[in-house]
Amino acid sequence: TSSHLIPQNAPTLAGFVMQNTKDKDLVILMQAIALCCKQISTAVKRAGIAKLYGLAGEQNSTGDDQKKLDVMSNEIMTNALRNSGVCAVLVSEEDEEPIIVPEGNQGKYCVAFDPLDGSSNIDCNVSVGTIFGVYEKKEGSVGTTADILRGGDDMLCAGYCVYSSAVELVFAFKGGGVHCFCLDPSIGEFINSRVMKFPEGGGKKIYSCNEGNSEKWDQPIKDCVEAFKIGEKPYAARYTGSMVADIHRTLLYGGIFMYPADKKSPKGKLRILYEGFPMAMLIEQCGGIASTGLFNGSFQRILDVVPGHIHDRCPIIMGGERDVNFFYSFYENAG
Ligand code: AHM
Ligand code: MG
Repeated sequence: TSSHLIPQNAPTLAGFVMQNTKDKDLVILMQAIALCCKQISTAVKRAGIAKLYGLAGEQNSTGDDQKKLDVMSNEIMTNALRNSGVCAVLVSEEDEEPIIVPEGNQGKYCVAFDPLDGSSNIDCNVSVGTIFGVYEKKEGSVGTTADILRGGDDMLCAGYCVYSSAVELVFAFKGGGVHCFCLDPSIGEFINSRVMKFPEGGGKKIYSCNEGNSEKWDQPIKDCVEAFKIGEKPYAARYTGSMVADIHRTLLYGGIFMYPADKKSPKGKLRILYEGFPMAMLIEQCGGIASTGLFNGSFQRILDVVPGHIHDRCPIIMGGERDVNFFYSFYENAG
């Protein structure tokens, strides 16, 4: 039998969430997100067969509209969260405007998400992921953009799901540690598989960034990346182009992930609400540092940034203490 493959005492996601909160709405929300991740994972696996690669606007043989994987993932998330009865405001990378859930169906949560992050990897079957951050709307609010345009420390919960050789859902409740659930395809359940924590001492020496942009970086960033490559045991370069996969590896193995500001993009590339904040919360709760690097004249904690608009960006330098402090040292040296 295969029963020995299923750990007998590991809780399911639903069991774990129920044990760790008294808030029934949070249980409903996490179940809705987990269900979306299962649906997206199935869509990702079947994408080649269902002709979901890069084909929005075309029709299949039976005349149905074909939807691109990212469009479909967005519909899965927005429909599920809108209908969950526990959400008020939804911000998706795929939608220009926020979705305000109508009064009758409205609950207290505001969720920012990137339904399928890693757009350059979608069509070539390299890991992609879903990222989310959760807030509670302000007291008395009917649900507006102001409920979600807040500092990262106001997030109650954040996480991501990585669609890779295994599907893993990683999340944290504020202050509650970072937990990883692996989708067991034989029973369709997320099973608690490991606790995430930065490896002692900083872990593997890995740097992760799109070095093709280096020409436009500030000199200290260039110097830091050059320094990673010298010495007896230089750092390894690892960069998939999917933030979810690169952060997942960083949390498990150690190292540093960077998407810095550069001369052309003074705010960097990645979005605050559904890329920077959720990953910063997980990195910090695992014992790491999540910084903007030098941004508007100072080094800021990512979670202290307040987004000006829902799709606002900020530069990202995140990873273990050893490596982020090494990064900072190039600015001190630069005087
Ligand atoms: P996306 O939201 O369009 O997918 O862009 C976000 C992605 C991240 O997952 C990744 O870290 C980064 O963009 C990669 O960008 P680049 O191709 O410039 O290296
Ligand atoms: Mg994205």
